[in-house]
Amino acid sequence: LAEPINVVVTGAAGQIAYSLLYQLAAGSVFGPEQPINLRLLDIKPMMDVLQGVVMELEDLALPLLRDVLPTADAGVAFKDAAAAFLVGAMPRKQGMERKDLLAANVKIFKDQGEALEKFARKDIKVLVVGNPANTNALICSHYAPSIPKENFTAMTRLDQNRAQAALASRLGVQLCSEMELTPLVDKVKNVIIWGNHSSTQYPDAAHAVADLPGKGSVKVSSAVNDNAWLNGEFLETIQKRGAAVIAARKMSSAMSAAKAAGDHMRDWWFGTKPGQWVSMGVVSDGSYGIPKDVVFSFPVNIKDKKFEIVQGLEISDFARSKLDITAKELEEERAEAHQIITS
Ligand code: NAX
Repeated sequence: LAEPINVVVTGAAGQIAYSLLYQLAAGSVFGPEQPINLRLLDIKPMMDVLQGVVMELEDLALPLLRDVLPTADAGVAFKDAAAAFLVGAMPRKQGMERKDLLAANVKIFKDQGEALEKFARKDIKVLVVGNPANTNALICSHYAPSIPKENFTAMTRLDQNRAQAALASRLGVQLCSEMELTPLVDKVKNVIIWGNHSSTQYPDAAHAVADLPGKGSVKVSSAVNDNAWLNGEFLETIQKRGAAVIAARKMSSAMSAAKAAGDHMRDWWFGTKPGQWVSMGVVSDGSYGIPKDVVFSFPVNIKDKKFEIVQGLEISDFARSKLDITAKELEEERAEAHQIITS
């Protein structure tokens, strides 16, 4: 077995962490050969709750899990960290404006960026889950200048998983029912989430393919053959899925969010499969005419723990208009964050 690595989870007493921690301890993210030390960060008032989480982690009796450290001190949590899931954030409360939410989170992610700068490994992989995830990741990276900006990403994998599941379900109804086959969600690949993890995101099935029994690899858009659905109901369902889960569960997505965070980090760690890409919020390099220096979700290929934005995809006029809307929102968030920092 390898030497243990330090893995940080912030918001460790919260509901996403509760599902995520098991995946980490069980080896489903960093692999069955990689022991881990968990560093659990939350705010002081949550320390008793966090102690209960620590007890449960002990009781898992999982051999890959070594040292578990609960703390309210970011400096302690990030010491020599090799990977971090920044899940903890200030939630939006009733009557709170986006600006208020951003102000609270700018402070959190500035402090955590500074702690990362001082204490973490320079090759740390940081995944920001806490909302507004894209802009939080940008702020965090800004305050950790000695860590490459490619090491900061924001999670749109839950949106990708939702889109993939919705397409598989639609294809299953259309194509598999006569063959009495259950549609397999993993047969759908290369659906893209562009932009912000917010309702302006653009779930794009134009480049998605599906391996269908007896039919081989087919373009999802041809198989669905219904542009009105792809550009209408499908898109809106994915954009509003988070709100739909809250309306039903009275709490936000947690199990699926934790699974997506694990998927994101595992692909970053081990790479993507040949011919498959995944969506991640990364600092824009200007690809596809997106303004630089916003954290924008792009399709990426990953090899040797490094991602590359997939180039050369055809962007239709419809897609262009959607990309511009979500890019504009991210520029506005960045301007608001800048104003908060400088005021
Ligand atoms: P919970 O409210 O259950 O847990 C959040 C935890 O973070 C709490 O224990 C809280 O004490 C802690 N926390 C607050 N400030 C902190 C700080 N400065 N340092 C460390 N910990 C701190 O929320 P949960 O459902 O787990 O969601 C966490 C975040 O994920 C939220 O911001 C939520 O909006 C975001 N989400 C992001 C998603 C994405 O796809 N990017 C999807 C799911 C989720 O909505």
